[in-house]
Amino acid sequence: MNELTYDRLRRRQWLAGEARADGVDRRTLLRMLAAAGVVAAPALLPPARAVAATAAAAGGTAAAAAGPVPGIVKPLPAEWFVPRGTNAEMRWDAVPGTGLHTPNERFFVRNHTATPLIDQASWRLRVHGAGLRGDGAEFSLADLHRLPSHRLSALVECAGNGRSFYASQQGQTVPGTPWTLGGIGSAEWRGVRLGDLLRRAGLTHGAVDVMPSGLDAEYRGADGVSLGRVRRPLPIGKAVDDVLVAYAMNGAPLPADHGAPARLVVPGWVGIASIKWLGEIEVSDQPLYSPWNTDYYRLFGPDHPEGGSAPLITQVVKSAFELGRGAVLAPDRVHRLEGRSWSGTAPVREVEVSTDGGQVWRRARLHDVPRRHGWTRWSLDWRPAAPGPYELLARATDRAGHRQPDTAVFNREGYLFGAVVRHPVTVG
Ligand SMILES: Nc1nc2c(c(=O)[nH]1)N[C@H]1C(S)=C(S)[C@@H](COP(=O)(O)O)O[C@H]1N2
Ligand SMILES: [Mo]
Repeated sequence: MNELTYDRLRRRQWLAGEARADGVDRRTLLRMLAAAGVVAAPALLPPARAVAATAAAAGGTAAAAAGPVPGIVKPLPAEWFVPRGTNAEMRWDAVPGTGLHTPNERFFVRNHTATPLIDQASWRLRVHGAGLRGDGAEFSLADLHRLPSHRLSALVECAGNGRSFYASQQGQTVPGTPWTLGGIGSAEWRGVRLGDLLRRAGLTHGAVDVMPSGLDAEYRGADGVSLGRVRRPLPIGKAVDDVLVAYAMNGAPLPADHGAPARLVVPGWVGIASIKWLGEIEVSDQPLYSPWNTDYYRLFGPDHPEGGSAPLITQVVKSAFELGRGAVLAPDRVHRLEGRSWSGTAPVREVEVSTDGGQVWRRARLHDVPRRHGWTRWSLDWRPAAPGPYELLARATDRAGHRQPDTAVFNREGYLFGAVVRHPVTVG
């Protein structure tokens, strides 16, 4: 079942009183149902809650000054990170030579509130709910370490990665953290398969949705109203497919900022699915909603269904140069332009680069065997004809046939900016 079909089914179930949506505004759900044609459009319903201000409060302040970010524990050297509200963006000019996996100390951080410091000895992961036989189970970190362990090389990328280009390339104002392209990182995660964990906890065929929630502070919207713990339901099919409960990252225990003692890693999906600081996982026999698959992480706007798209799932195709924006390159020599491309759907098939603002495209040389859930490194040698300003462009196509377009379709929150990014450099 695809996500759209699944979403429609859930909406009908909600209407029939068969779904739960704790903490979700009733009006939001009515609006969704109206959009799906399940109920008549309620003419007097106000538009979606003002997530704009909420998102801005959570990290849209874009402090230009370097320095610590409140709530992030690890050091954030200015040569590696750009602080953005409660978040830290990875700088692409610091990427060269870092390898396929992003070192933990350089990995971007996206926090709704603040990194909690959790006592690992007393920590327990509680798995419960009506989709399980009996009372469920509790796992200590030692329990997780005793279960069969698996490695997973996967990207974690924020759905808002690239958001600032809606404004800078398309003149469209969107709220929220103004990421350039550094809201992403790649790591080798190690942990227990979520499917294994759920089966040990007594998974039944009646399970429908799995709701992991974090132990960080409850998230408050702009109106000061708590939306509860950061949480987002996953359909059982994905949960038992390739999701990992990770306790290690690149061979080290999971760092505090990245979810210690354990987090989910949901390959290919928007970063919000990869809940950090896991505290509990509810396995439900009915569909679940949270603010993170209703008000947030859907596409709203004139080009999207009224009431919003289905919840965002997979990341779009993107490419980045391992260069600063506005980098200065020496004249009269050959430059090896390096970069990376990735897609949430399929391995990268091809990368084309233009050094003249998009008139002539050349194929880049791929340096990795493209694989799903990872990025593919590439390069192209370029000898600039003359000093002056240039615009570099990189455009990837994945094996499912998705090629990066010239413009991204606007959506109110500025998610999924997948268009070709124009990268200015100066030769001279
Ligand atoms: N509990 C919890 N999990 C969370 C978040 C959060 O704020 N709290 N942020 C989410 C978002 S929006 C993203 S993009 C990723 C970022 O993971 P990272 O900080 O390890 O890079 O974590 C996700 N998991
Ligand atoms: Mo995110």
